[in-house]
Amino acid sequence: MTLRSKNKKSGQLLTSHAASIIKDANRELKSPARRLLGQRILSLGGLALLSGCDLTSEKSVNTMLRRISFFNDDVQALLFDPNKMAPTYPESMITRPFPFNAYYDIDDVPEVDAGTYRLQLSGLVKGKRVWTLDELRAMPQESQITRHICIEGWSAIGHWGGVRFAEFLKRAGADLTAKYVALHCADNYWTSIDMPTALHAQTLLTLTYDGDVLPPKYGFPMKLRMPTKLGYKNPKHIVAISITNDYPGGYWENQGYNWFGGS
Ligand SMILES: Nc1nc2c(c(=O)[nH]1)N[C@H]1C(S)=C(S)[C@@H](COP(=O)(O)O)O[C@H]1N2
Ligand SMILES: [Mo]
Repeated sequence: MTLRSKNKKSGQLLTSHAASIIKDANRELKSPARRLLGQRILSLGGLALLSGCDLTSEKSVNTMLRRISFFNDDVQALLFDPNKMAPTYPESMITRPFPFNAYYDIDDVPEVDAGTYRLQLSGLVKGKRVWTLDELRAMPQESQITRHICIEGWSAIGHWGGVRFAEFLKRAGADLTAKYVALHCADNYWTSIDMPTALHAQTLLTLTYDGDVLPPKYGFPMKLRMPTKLGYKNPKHIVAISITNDYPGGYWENQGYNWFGGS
């Protein structure tokens, strides 16, 4: 694949090759970003998605390299701006059908019973520790049309609805000064996020997809939707949440994916 674009300043035609870009990226990267690049996202499209750059000019290639070389948890946490919103989109741009993804096939999606479902809270929480689906549905609901970016090299725009996670954490009496929120799922998947991300205005305790009850494949009965985070940080089928100061890791994070996982 060859990238061609006009350099505005010199008017010169620039040509660069994907292979050399990836070589440069590898040279610039520190682990774990380099490990991640080697393992999962060798495609240029994946790199472009991950960095949010369109790669139409040398400048945007450089921006991409710079962004990827910042794939370091501390730097990313510092760069995270709690007031910066991820882009939102019109209904006409929703990807249909929205892709399914998990560490298993669609036939193995867990079945969670709505009637017996209880969301368990543990750790640094002073208030209510067990929530039913009806109680979550009775809280103020919001919706968002945002882009989900998967590290495997695809992205899709979807429509999710539910309760602002910050509102839920406040009502539940969670310690909002704690470092981490860990999310445990019915399929034994888990991930964890930093408190500023948990409190971000677009972080949604999600109960619906496209106006209907969240279907099993997209995480029934509840998923956490964060447009500021990559796909693997958006856990489906959440059954337990813990508030903690001890680093909880995650299913993919423990296999070398970047913990901060910002999009
Ligand atoms: N419980 C659970 N949540 C999960 C996963 C999983 O395997 N199990 N996969 C993650 C990944 S890598 C992606 S890209 C998204 C896919 O969500 P979707 O099926 O709604 O597209 O779910 C994320 N959350
Ligand atoms: Mo993903």
